[in-house]
Amino acid sequence: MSFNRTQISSFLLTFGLASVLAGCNGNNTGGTDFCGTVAQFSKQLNEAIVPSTGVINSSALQVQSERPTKLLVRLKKEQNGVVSSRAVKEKNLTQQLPNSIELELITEDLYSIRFENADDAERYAADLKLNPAVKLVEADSKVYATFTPNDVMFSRQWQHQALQSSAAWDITQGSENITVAVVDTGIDYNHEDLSANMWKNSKEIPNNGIDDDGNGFIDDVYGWNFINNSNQVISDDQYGHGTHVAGIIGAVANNSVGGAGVSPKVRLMALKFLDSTGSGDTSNAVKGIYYAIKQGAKVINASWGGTDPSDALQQAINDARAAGVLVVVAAGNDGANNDTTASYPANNDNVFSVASTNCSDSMSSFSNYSATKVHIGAPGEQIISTIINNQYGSLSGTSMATPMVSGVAALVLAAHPGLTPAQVQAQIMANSDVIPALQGKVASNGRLNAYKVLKALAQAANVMVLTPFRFLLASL
Ligand SMILES: [Ca+2]
Ligand SMILES: [Ca+2]
Ligand SMILES: [Ca+2]
Repeated sequence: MSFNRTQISSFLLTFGLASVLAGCNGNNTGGTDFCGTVAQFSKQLNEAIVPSTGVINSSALQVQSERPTKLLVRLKKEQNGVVSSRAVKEKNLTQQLPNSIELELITEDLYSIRFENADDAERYAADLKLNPAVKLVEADSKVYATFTPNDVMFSRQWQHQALQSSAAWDITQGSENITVAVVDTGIDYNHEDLSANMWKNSKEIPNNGIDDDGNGFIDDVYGWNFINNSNQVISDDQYGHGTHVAGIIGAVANNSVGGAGVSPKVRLMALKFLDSTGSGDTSNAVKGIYYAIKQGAKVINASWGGTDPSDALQQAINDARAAGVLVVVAAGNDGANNDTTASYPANNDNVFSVASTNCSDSMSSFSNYSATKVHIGAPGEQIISTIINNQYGSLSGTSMATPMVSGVAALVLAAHPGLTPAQVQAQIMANSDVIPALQGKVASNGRLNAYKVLKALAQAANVMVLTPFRFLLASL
């Protein structure tokens, strides 16, 4: 069998980054809108971009602390020994406030009041404290899930709202026992937001010129470069496609810098077979898959594809599934129906194929789809992640949607290591958010949701634990 050099290429969109950041593409077709933070920060991001490279200068991005715009006000039960009716009390309260104010009764005598902005909230708080009918005034602050990481770009990574990542991370933040192999252009393993989560071959002594673990690869510490048969696996393409993909899966969370990966604890294996132009040989992709299987990866991320089917690639994917390794693949960026315009490995058997959605919960205009061959949608537009040389940038493509699913698979496997690839895939699909834009476009009709699948599995696990206990009680 011969392999065409241009047969496989990465699914990264190459249009200008500034326009990518200008706002959402496509219309909201009825799903939830996550564009708030994207729009809010788009100007800031545009200003921060270096146009020639499309790289965001992280120092230009300032954290905006959220000042409360709502107040909690508790009224006195009685004043001067007189108990007033609720209507009288409310009138007394609203007289002091702007006309169009929203007053929400929380519980008896306790109100939440929403102001136009934080300045107004502060000013009226001072006034209300002087009101003799008012017992207490305090800021109605936002309450966050237990784990909201401090990474400076976290709030701009809109995928975490769609995926409900913070809530998911209260269940699990992943595990260093779960390795995701990024079969791609390589990974910048020195990146400040990736290095702590890199997979390392513990049986290989670095740089001694000896294949210490006898796996056929000399000094393979972070993975392998199948293009030139070396251990040099740092991305050498313009944006660092594989580095961006790796950050989406597992950038280190809560380390102040950059953003957060979907699975903040994970091990990322760097397997390079795509060259600096983002294309590579099928034979090298196949070698990468077998390396991942042999070295114990549980998930393989394949953000690439081509138009020609390959028996060798299908066999490698079959072998991965038989070995308990989930292969997550990109649907493709042609805006095409994969039923009529085939894309591989998306159209192969035994893969988990991913379409792209945007912050309006619409399907991306560039995304391939198929009610049978594409399984789920995931955020793939305006995705901020790691770029080579300690930088960050926003990229779009099914290349970016695919690692979202790989990250959720890593979380699921961290919490439930006994699940098979087919079970992981089925659970993620069954517990996606069904959105109108994906009806009939992907097999699950849904967009990825990390929290939903982890919660469902946790509840199922509780039932399994409770069952023998009930049986014991019954037999007493
Ligand atoms: Ca070795
Ligand atoms: Ca060695
Ligand atoms: Ca980080």
